[in-house]
Amino acid sequence: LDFEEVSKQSILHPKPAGLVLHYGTAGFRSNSIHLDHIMFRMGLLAVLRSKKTKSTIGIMVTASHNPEEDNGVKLVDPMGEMLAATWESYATMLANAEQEELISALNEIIEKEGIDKSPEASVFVGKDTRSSSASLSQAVLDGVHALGGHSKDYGLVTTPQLHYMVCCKNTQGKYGDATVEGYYKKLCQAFTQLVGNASNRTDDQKHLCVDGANGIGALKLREMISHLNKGLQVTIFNDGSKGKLNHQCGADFVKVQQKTPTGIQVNPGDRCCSFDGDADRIVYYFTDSQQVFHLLDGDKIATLISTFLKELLIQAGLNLKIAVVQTAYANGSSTDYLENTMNVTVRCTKTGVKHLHHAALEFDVGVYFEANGHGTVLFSKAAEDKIQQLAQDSRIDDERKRAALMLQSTINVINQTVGDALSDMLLIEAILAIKGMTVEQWDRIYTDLPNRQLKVKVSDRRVIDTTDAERRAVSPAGLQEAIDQLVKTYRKARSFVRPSGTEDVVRVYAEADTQESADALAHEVSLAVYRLAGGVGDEPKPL
Ligand code: G16
Repeated sequence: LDFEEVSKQSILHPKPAGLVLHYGTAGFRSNSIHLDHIMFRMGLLAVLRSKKTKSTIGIMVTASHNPEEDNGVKLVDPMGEMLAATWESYATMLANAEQEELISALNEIIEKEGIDKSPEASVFVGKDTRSSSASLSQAVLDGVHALGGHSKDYGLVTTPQLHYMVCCKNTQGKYGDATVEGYYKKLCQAFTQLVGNASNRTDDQKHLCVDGANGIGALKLREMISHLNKGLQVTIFNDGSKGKLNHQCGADFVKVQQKTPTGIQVNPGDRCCSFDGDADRIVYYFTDSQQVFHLLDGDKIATLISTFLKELLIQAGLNLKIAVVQTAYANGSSTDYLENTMNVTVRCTKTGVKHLHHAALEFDVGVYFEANGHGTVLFSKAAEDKIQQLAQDSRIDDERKRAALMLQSTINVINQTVGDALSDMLLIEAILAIKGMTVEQWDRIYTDLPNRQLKVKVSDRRVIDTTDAERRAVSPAGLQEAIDQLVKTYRKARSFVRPSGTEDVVRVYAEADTQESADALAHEVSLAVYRLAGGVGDEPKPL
């Protein structure tokens, strides 16, 4: 390892003295002007991680749902999952080391992890469409090369596409071809097989309006369409040709504001979906004949997918344990429906797909979704083997065979490495087609409790510490008691607060029996946060 080269190069990617950044929910995220040194150093870290795991590691330059002026970095571990939690602290240490401490910080990681310096290191790099992403991904590559690593630059890709490439590479192609073309072929072939089980669909039924958030998802969806054999008719809005990334559009805007994005022209009943800025989240929605907006968020998606899979497992006669993993943001009605009507196991974890993914691994079939539309399905190796065997068994009856084949196609259409808007969209479209279900019917499976999400600015959001999968605040003193008192004054109410790991805010969630109550509770809890956790700026105003 040529530390002299690292020192020389790192001077070209200087750390602003005194700047401290923390590894957040999905890596580092901040205004892009603060990130050049972070990118270079994550390139260095990825080389060490690659040597440690003797595998290819991924680095995605993106700030996902954040505004255009932000950027960030997500690190991808060998099987396409998020960077192991134990390495997050190394990432923070490296990111915050002053210039002259950099080499000793690297040495510390090498020593603690007992890293053998001899294996070749390989890093895959991708970026989103932000204007800062080009120079920042160059900084990543500089870091990789400074420490003698090999790189492959995939250029503009969605985050889940990069996760997929890493997994393909490290499974020697068993998961698929490590090319964008290979990704489209695998997913689209599986989609075509799945919708082969649907009765003839009209053009209307095949039609979907997609809000691309003016980001990478729109570009990649356009590329993918040609592989779909007209199985889906897509109209893309907010494709980046004029609007600003994530501005008044995209999955986060639609979920939080509970309204249609700007830049999309739709008729009542049209099936619509929105991606986020790096296309790892998706939410569906429609407007009814009374112009009322209906959101089908990650919870509704999890319900649709898990119901479909449970039915197929029963039809196939497979005794596999299926579970749904959610976070505290999951609507109370969804949890109730899953547990009490569908009788599936439900787990609740902290926010961040890394936590949900981990929990989902404990089951044969683990469906995980955050309410914000970030999620996927994981099949254990044993479950995949059983499905595979059954699909090839010539002695079983047609119904079992058909179910086994559909399960097999579902495995292939889903991106098991991470939540993926393109892949989730294909699976949802296939399920609706097979079930002959409209978006209105899907929406009626259960009724969401009215809810509201707000953000509060405080001087240091780290003063808020939580427990019980973020459902209770343990600090600052008095905050949880205040929330408990407020919740008691409403019916069917629930509320929690937590510091965001992607934005400099505290998030507040509230649900109750009516929208007015949910709004009032969210506002009152915001005031409690403002007063007890060091609010800055104006006091939160009622909605
Ligand atoms: C990231 C994470 C998600 C998380 C979201 C919001 O999403 O991958 O798991 O739900 O941030 O996190 P927080 O509430 O901590 O800000 P994305 O799509 O922005 O990468």
